[in-house]
Amino acid sequence: MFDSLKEKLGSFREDVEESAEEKAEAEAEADADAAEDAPDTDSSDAEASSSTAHASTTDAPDATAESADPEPAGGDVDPAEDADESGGPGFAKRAKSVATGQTIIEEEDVEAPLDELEMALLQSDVELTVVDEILATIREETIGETHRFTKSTTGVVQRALRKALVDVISVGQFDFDERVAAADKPLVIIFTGVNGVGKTTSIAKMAQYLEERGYSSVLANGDTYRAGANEQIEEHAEALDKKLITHQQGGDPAAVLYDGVEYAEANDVDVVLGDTAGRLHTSDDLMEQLEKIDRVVEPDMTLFVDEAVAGQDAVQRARQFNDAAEIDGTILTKADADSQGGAAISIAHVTGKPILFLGVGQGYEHLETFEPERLVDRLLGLDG
Ligand SMILES: Nc1nc2c(ncn2[C@@H]2O[C@H](COP(=O)(O)OP(=O)(O)OP(=O)(O)O)[C@@H](O)[C@H]2O)c(=O)[nH]1
Ligand SMILES: [Mg+2]
Repeated sequence: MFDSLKEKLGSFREDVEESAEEKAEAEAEADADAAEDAPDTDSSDAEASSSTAHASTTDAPDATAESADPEPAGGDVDPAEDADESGGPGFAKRAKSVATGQTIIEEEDVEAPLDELEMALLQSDVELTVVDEILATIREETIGETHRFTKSTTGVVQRALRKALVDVISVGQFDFDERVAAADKPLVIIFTGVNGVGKTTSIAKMAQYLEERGYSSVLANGDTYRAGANEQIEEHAEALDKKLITHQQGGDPAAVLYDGVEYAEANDVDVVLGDTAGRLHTSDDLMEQLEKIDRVVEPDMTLFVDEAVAGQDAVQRARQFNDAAEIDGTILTKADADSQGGAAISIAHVTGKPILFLGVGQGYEHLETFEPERLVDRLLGLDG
């Protein structure tokens, strides 16, 4: 799942490690050079040179004052000046970094890898504002961080990357099961989204998911628009042994869903799962219809369904559906197909509503609770 993004995140880590390693090597060399110079210049030598200096000053008057004095004195002073330079603050800092085995990540160490990461995220269909947020967090978490040379660079970068991703992905996250448990029954859940993304299939999966947790459900087919919609959902209802409420094609979707709620109330059913026709987020009429459903049925939850493979399009649609009839969360389907992962990373941040489930196949069992940390660990290869 999201293999190419996983690869790109891996190479970002390697890039930072590489540049940190180069830096560490350069510093180690500088330290080695300094260390070579150092013995001539530190305390014992300093004493030696001061004693020679002393000797030369005392000797100077009687000995070869004219010729030898200025020259050898200059010769003695030069190395002493060198010693002052390499023994100055820069040297002290490097010496300390050698002694403690630590170095500091600077902006220049991460800038080039971050540029690469930015490209990679955009190519993976991560939304622009989400990319900015991720990069800002990584900068915040890495630059100025002291770390023990290359070994722990991985740790620092890994932690920063993980935090940056978890932060944007887990926006608005809530526990779906807890919300279902706490809700007054019947709980009404409406599924919206564009054509063919997996709304009806997700409803069927959800009916099974709820049954496994001890909740009864009734399906109500608010897709009165598409020919064959009743027959399709009926197959699922039969396979799952669930009651299905339908009206004729062309009927009012809000009325079907309303009937679903009445049925649930009369029969002590826990959850109403309401399907709707696929609609374009740009079609005003159909979006108005969604608003009407909202008013008439007053759903407890509206779940936006889209497919992971739609990338940026899914992100924009999520935004527009949320504007038209406020969504509570997203089901991202077809995560089993090869997709870029941008939608999974961006939707929560863009809508302020969490992704709650991933569709990971066509079977009823292929509905996976979305766990941001688990996804991020998967992307970073930390899932063992
Ligand atoms: N691989 C895969 N296929 C899926 C998944 N979810 C749905 N599908 C398939 O996607 C196709 C469309 O699914 P539907 O449930 O009919 O989609 P819909 O949104 O109800 O479509 P409309 O009612 O026409 O708008 C079907 O072939 C499903 O089997 C998933 O998570 N993974
Ligand atoms: Mg459908």
